[in-house]
Amino acid sequence: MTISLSDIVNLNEYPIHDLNSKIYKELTAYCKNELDTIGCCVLSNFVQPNSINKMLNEINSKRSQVYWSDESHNPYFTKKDSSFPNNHPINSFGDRNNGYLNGDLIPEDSDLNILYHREELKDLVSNCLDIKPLFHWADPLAKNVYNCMDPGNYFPWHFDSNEFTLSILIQKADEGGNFEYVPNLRKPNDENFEGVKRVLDGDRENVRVLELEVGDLQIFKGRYSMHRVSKVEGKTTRYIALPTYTLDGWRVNTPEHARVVYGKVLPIHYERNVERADSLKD
Ligand SMILES: O=C(O)CCC(=O)C(=O)O
Ligand SMILES: [Fe+2]
Repeated sequence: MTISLSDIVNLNEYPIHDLNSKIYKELTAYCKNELDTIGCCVLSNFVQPNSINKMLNEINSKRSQVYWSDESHNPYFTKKDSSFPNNHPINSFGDRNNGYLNGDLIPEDSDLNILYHREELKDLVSNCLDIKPLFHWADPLAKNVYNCMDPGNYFPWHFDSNEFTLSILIQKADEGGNFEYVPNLRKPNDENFEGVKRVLDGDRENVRVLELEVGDLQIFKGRYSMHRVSKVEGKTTRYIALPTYTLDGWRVNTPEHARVVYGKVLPIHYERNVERADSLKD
């Protein structure tokens, strides 16, 4: 059975196939303004409820293949560095517990993969960010995953290695499991360690909290906006899909990052382990 875009996306509200329509232009202008001012945008009820159910069934049927980790890491997923003081962000480690159903385990014909590979979605993200060209992340593990957080799990402050991430909430926690972020905390060639340290020390001044609902689509700049997921409370596991985009269609995670977060290192992680063009950590 062929799956059409309208089976997955609420095209009535979000006609992402109709790039010349007035509503498309209004939508992308709205998103661009949100991304410029508050570093992210949320499109409510973007994914059809039936498609969300299929994604949830997919996760449940593959739960035994989820890579669960219980690790400690700094915001950059790098190692401790004794050339920096102990209280420097590079030496500030937080405990993370979560699981990923990695990208290489999600079938080609999954609704999530079909959506991710549709040009309409990439065009939407590209138009909302006003960035061209934009690439699917070349990292086979990280490019498009389900993040799984059981009750009690917490995902500490960090920056992503890829520039832009979408998130689609598949199952909401009873409580907690909120996405928190600080818009544009660092930028290319400027780590802003002082600002990062203030947030790690508990300063909430620029922290924004998003309570997403199932089916919502969020676009955020994870390489520049430090973010975390607050502790999941209650009895229900939080599941969220994370399709990703980059400015560079070649680069992948470092071997260290792949091992710590996704549980394995592939040859491509060694082959493409080069300095970042933006000089930012990881
Ligand atoms: O689960 C989320 O909302 C975000 C997870 C995240 O930041 C990540 O996987 O890098
Ligand atoms: Fe992240």
